[in-house]
Amino acid sequence: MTLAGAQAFSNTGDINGLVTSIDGTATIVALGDVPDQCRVDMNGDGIVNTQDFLVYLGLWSAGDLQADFNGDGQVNTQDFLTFLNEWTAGC
Ligand SMILES: [Ca+2]
Ligand SMILES: [Ca+2]
Repeated sequence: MTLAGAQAFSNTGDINGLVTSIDGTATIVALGDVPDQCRVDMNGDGIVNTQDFLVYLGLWSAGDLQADFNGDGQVNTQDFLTFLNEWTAGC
């Protein structure tokens, strides 16, 4: 079986795609998990660096819920520390 292409990613990380068998039949399937996107890569460029820190700082200082890194619905010092720990560790 050959993965002909990934067509969608679900919120749970599954890939929906076409798998082609040797006889040419195709079936839409859900395949395993995709690793979570590195959430400290704030600008999504695949690198964790100062730019991501600045993006987070902007969101955090504005109270944007994207900065709610511990998921408690509030943006406060705990989120900043959580981000800092993850950012320091990289991805
Ligand atoms: Ca980045
Ligand atoms: Ca929070």
